[in-house]
Amino acid sequence: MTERTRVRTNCRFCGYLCGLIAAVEDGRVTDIEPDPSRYPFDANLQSGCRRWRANLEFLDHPDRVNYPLKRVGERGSGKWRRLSWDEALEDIAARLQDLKERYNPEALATSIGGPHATYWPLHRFMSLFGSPNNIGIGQICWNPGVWINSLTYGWPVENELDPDTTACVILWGTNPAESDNSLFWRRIVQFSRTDKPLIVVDPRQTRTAMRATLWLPVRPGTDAFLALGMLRVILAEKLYDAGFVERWCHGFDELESHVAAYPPDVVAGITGVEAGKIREAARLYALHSPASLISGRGIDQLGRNSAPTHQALAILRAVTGNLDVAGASHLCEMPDFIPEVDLELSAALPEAQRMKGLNQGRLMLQSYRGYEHVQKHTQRHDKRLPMRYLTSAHPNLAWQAMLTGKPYPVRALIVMGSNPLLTQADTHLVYQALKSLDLLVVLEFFKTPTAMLADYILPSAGGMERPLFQTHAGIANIAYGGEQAVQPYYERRSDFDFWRELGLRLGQTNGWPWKTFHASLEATLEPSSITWRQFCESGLYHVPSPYQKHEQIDPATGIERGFATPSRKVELCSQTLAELGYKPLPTPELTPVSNDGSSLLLITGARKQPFNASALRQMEDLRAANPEPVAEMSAETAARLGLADGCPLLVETEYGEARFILKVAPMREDVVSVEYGWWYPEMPACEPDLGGVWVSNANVLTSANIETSDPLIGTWTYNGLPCRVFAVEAAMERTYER
Ligand SMILES: Nc1nc2c(c(=O)[nH]1)N[C@H]1C(S)=C(S)[C@@H](COP(=O)(O)OP(=O)(O)OC[C@H]3O[C@@H](n4cnc5c(=O)[nH]c(N)nc54)[C@H](O)[C@@H]3O)O[C@H]1N2
Ligand SMILES: Nc1nc2c(c(=O)[nH]1)N[C@H]1C(S)=C(S)[C@@H](COP(=O)(O)OP(=O)(O)OC[C@H]3O[C@@H](n4cnc5c(=O)[nH]c(N)nc54)[C@H](O)[C@@H]3O)O[C@H]1N2
Ligand code: SF4
Ligand SMILES: [Mo]
Repeated sequence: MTERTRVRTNCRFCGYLCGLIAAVEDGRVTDIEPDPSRYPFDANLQSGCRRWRANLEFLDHPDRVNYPLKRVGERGSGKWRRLSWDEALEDIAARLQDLKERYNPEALATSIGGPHATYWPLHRFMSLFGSPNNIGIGQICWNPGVWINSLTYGWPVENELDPDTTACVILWGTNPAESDNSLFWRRIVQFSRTDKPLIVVDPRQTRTAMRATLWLPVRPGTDAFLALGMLRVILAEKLYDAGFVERWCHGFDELESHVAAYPPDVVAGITGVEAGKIREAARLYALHSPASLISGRGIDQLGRNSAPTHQALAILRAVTGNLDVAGASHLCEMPDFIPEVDLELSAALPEAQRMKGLNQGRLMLQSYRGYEHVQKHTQRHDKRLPMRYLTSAHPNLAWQAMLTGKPYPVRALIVMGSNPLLTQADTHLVYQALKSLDLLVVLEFFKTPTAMLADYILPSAGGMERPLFQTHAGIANIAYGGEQAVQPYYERRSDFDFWRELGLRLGQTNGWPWKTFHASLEATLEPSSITWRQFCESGLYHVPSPYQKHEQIDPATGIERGFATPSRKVELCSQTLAELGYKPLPTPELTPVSNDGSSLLLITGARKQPFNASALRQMEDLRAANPEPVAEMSAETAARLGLADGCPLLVETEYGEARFILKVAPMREDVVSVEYGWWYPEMPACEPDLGGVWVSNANVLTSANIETSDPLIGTWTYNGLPCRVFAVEAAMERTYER
């Protein structure tokens, strides 16, 4: 007899994890619909999103990897043999044991990606195995803001946008019209319908910028100058919050003399934004309280200028009194549930192994020593940042170690929730490094170009096949998620199972007290006031943070709590940076600007619906509506270069070339912006094509060279790279020749 049930589950195609109801028959999902009784509590929001419907196709897509696979031919030959999970786990465990004996635990690295997977089991395994070397993308996603806000305010900040209370909004280097499907974009739309100022800082006139009262089309990479110019106006015109500055800010005099060097007229020449607009933006922001300043990847991907930009933005918030104030921002609180830093078992990684981290001695903040330096202060408020993500190895150092054996051999890599051949910089280098490995294991849903080079591909349970508990990496008291709809199809397994099973085979007997992923999530919630079952009913755990916490009296000392920084104040002039031997005030570098008109500045990776990074190119409906990779430039630029809308285009940088279709779009004149993450699942899944990885891959055009990365965090450059463009015959020819 057929068993039919309706199960409350979640969409898993972006961070909102919207509630869905799945119709399940005999263990298979037959239909899905939005569940407005659960987060985000609004069926309209979901019907406005194109992606959730793809969940059904995704669950049983013909390209899904359903069984463990082992390479039988040459690496990349596309020849595989099916094997059992036990056989695969035994093989991999034996090879890792051998690696540990021949080299050291640090010879194993892992690769993670964006926040679409649950990474703590991977970190837990690595802490117990003894390797400090996880490769991430944090240096260009999230970490610059988290690090800089932590050392300026003592903890990361969450910026708010409440159309009722917020009086002014600046969206800086973020385009939620494409990167956000749901609540946040809805709030921006609502806000833009009021008469309150909405300022957008972006070289492109995005759909977000079109809603702005003031659009600042900044030259890519020069944002820190713009922010310093605004600070100069605010200080010179005395528009700052003198009470807050006096009582709660450290280093105002130093800041005042520092920003004197950035008058709007000078800044206009560097940023390409008119001086009048710089003044207007500064005044609007300073004179409308509470004001919210929200930044995105646009400024996380500026190499050496990302940290100074974040620092200048952090200072803007503080001097205008927009810190820890309703409608502007709040400093987050630690979660009530078990934080990531504990789930990762960060404490279990021995000191000697920490000091072997590839970043040690190379990066001042993004390293175990940097972590300790900042932690010394955050600890005063009983707060601990997630350790593994904020210390993750600089990818360029990891690829180099694989290729050269220096500073020591890195011979094995386990890739989970990431596709480094598409999403890490310098695809040629990543390719060579992956090819050189003794062991490459990829946990995946699909045979991605990265997986095509693996020794083992292991089939992951995804979407509605596993429970979900998505947190802000343990820096805030918030989580989203819910129950799985079905048991994994075929032989897919949750990533947790892989790490646990591997760990147990390698002697991590006490490290995995929970037998299942489910049990681990129940345990994670135990210290909080609700159970897993209660959590699943709403899909949201959120304890709102109080405001102005710095003014609370600490019962232990009888004095105000202040900020968790060396001065116990907001550090406009950072003592932590000075102690690390870095400039204590934001000091950006001039980026290359072409004067002869032959070169443009390249943006690699402005997001576009409905794809996410390199994923979902297999989904039929989504792909039909977006068949080809696009490069955008202004009508003026296209006309100057004699290029017609719709023509195939070759984009070339000093690192490589890639093909796109030209789309004329409103933006600055000196800029070209290409989509990132493009490969062609319909092309052969073996060398030399590797799913078309060499054709239209934005990261063939980029580099994360450690020498040019930022010395604090290791941020490399995805935005503002000099490039040249040419019309070509066809967009889809293979261009790999190295
Ligand atoms: N040029 C350029 N490069 C960029 C960016 C840019 O703007 N420009 N953006 C960067 C940013 S912000 C990010 S976050 C990264 C994203 O980088 P990645 O995270 O590497 O990007 P995805 O393409 O989403 O790759 C995720 C892969 O993991 C698989 N996957 C998803 N969920 C799971 C899971 O739960 N378990 C397992 N085992 N696999 C899973 C998917 O099938 C997919 O193939 O890219 C970065 N790279
Ligand atoms: N559809 C879709 N949604 C996604 C993702 C996806 O891949 N696809 N990825 C998810 C991930 S991992 C992340 S991190 C978020 C990111 O979400 P966002 O932070 O909103 O990132 P983007 O949409 O790339 O927007 C960045 C904007 O910065 C602009 N920009 C480029 N260079 C500069 C510069 O030098 N200065 C300034 N001021 N702006 C600049 C670009 O033109 C672009 O409009 O999106 C998430 N949502
Ligand atoms: S907003 Fe995100 S989680 Fe919600 S339905 Fe759309 S893709 Fe899924
Ligand atoms: Mo990201």
